[in-house]
This record gives sequence, C-alpha cells and structure tokens, in this order.
Amino acid sequence: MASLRVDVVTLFPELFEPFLRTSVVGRAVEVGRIEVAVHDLRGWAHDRHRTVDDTPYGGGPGMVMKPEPLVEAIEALAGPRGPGRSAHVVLLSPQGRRLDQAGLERLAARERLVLVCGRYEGVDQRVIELAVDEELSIGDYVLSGGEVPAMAVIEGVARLVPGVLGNPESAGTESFQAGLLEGPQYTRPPVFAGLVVPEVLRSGDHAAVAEWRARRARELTRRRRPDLLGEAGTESERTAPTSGSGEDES
Ligand code: 4GX
Repeated sequence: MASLRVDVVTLFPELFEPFLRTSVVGRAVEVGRIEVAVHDLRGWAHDRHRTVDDTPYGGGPGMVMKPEPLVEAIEALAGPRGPGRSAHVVLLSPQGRRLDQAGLERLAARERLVLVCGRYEGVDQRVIELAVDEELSIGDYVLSGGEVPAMAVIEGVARLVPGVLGNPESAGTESFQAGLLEGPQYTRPPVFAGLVVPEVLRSGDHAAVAEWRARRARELTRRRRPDLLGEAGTESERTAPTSGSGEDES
C-alpha cells in the first residue's frame, strides 16, 4: 500500500492538530496512507530562552530565523543534504517556485517529505544552501508564516495518495478535464430563487451531460484562466454567452 511520511518543522505545532484530525487529511492519517509528525523548532534551540531568531545583518525591520536550530532540525529529520538523504526537504517561501498540481504530484510520489515553516522575515540564507532541497510558494501574496502553505501541501498530496479519496484511479490531473477549471455544479431543488438547473443535467443523457460539462469547463477556463490553456486556448470558443457573476465579462 502506497504511503507518505511527512515531517513538519514549525514554531506553531498546535496549528496542525485540528487540521490533521479533520476530513480527507484526517481520514488519510487514520488509515495510514499518510503519516504526519509535527516538530516544534524550539526543541532544537541552544539556549535556555529557546531562541530561534536574531536581528538581520545589514539592518532592516523584523527578525531572521537563526541557522543552527533549523539546520539541526532538518538534518535530524532528513540527514545531511545529498544523494543519501532520507527525505525531500521543502521550505515554504514566497521566493519559491510556484506550486501547482504537477508539483503536488511530484511531491506525492516521494516516500518522505520534510516541510519547513518559516516565520518573521525569513530564514538565514545558509539554511537554504546547506539543508533545503526545494523552495515552494503557494501563491503571490504575503502570509505571516509557512504553516498555512504547509497545510496546503499536506492537503494537496493527501488526496493524491492512492486510496485516500473514494476515487480509486485518479484524483489528480489525469482525470478527464485535466488542467481545466470545473464548470458549474447543481444539486436539488431544480428551481431555487427562480433560477433553474440546466435541462441537460436532468435529462439522464450521460453523453450529453459529459459534452455540456466539457464545453462549460473550456469556456470558463478560456474566460477566466486562459493561461491554463497555453497556445491551444487562443482559438475562439464558439458558444452562446453564459450567465454568471459577470465579473469576468469583457
Ligand atoms: N507561499 N510566507 C513564509 C516567512 C518566510 C520568508 C522567507 C521562509 C523564507 C508564503 C507563500 C508566504 C510569508 C510564508 C513569509 N519563510 N509561503 N514566511 N505565499 O507568504 O509560501
């Protein structure tokens, strides 16, 4: 049975507790498809005040995470950097390469991950050079720490470990609408606040439903996220206008 071991290094281990007990991630942990251990970085601090940060050389606002506790934590969990290392070490950082579904699939294929959560203005550059294999960002916005990004990684990989979702083969990008946005979804009642569920979805014609969904996915992706379509997305989608929020109409 495929499984994944994740070690998290953080100053706020308690943030992970309800997250790891709940929903898809909680189930994945419960059935042993993914094993997560959360470590308090202060356990690797050297002084009785358990100091993990210091002022930046060159001046400037805020604090920087000291190298000694971080490198010791990472090496304790993954071994020294290099080919014999037992885990792939990821630092969550706005300076990282942007995480996408293909990136999650690469991470989910590993046996062991160490996720390092930075706080303050970031980490001493020597930590990155000596101990980190890869820097990843979850998006171009600024958070206060790497904990929420680490949870995004854990949730994203958990649903890719085989057997975690109800779906046996693929929860990921090889599903039929690979790389497209999902079109609109409906459930009962058939009329709500005067808005009706499209007739085709209630027709029982599975081929027509599949065709309608594929078309709506293409339209939505072309309008809202043309970057996901690459060059193929520059040709026109021939269709009647669709109603929506209108926020992306132009
Ligand atoms: N996607 N942040 C990390 C502190 C920090 C800065 C530099 C390491 C290096 C973020 C993001 C993000 C804020 C988490 C700064 N740690 N991380 N933190 N967006 O904004 O990943």
